[in-house]
Amino acid sequence: MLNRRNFLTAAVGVAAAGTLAACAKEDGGPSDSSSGGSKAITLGFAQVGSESGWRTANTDSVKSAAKEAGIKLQFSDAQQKPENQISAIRSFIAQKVDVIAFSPVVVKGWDAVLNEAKRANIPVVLTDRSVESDESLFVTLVGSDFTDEGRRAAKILEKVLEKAGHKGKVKIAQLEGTTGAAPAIERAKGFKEVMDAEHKDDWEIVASQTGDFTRAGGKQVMAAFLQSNPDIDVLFAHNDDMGLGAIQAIEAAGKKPGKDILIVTVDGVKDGFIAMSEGKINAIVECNPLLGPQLMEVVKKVQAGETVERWIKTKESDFMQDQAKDALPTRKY
Ligand code: GZL
Repeated sequence: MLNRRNFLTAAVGVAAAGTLAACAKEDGGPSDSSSGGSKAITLGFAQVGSESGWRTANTDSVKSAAKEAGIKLQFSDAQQKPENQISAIRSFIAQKVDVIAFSPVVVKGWDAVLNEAKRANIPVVLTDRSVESDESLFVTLVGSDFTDEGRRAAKILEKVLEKAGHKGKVKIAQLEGTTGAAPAIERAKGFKEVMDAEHKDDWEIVASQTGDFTRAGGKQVMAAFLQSNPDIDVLFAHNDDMGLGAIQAIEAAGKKPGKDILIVTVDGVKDGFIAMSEGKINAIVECNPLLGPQLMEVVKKVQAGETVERWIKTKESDFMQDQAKDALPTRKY
């Protein structure tokens, strides 16, 4: 996975990819509208699925930005199955698209199909999630720093606990994202970094399990958590949707979400902000899904054989409960 440390070593990848893109044009590959060529760029995009409000907003952003940019989009929905993404990438290769982009469901298992794209001289752009692969196999990652989101979640939890007047030990339940997915791995890692450094003696994760980034998963797992840990003080959910599902389980157990159990989530979708304005979520760490315009800009540069930054990060903020009402009217997703 990309991190600051390997930023420089990956520079080679950019040159290779730039060459790849140039080859695509030299071997009679389709020219693109941005270089005055007659044919529009064709982009093959393999999406994770439609598991959350975040994903829906991300898909809408990619589709509308492609239309805006005059880029022909071949879109596939993998229904959260990596094997479906691999098949989609193979079909994009067979169709000889100009560029392939995808948001890998999980970090492992991509080297073979990415090597096939490389051999076909088709550059690959990662969006949203990264992979544990040979970094010369993709040109760039357009997406957030999930480890930092985990750190931010722990830091904003400190403010939530202070505001709630919580004293002493803190028993935390964690709803993890999809097992093996970069945001799940890295958000947990970032949160634990802060815990280990600053809360070794007072915070404890008493339960942690995947809810697969879905509301149903969050509700089911939270209900089980409450059975075995009735004295949970805090829920850290790796996305709003699992947090919203957990709220249903907390209320079914006769407890008040946002009061009896303090809740911090990641994403910042509209339903998350509504729950926060109702006092049921205490803080949200934003993870911006509106990556479409940045992706299309990168696609045009890569197709034109230009080199691009190895990691194009999205800008995002954090929100406490008392900011929710004012922020809601201007939320874009
Ligand atoms: C994060 C993205 C995650 C969101 C979830 O960039 O991959 O996947 O946090 C979504 O809502 O399911």
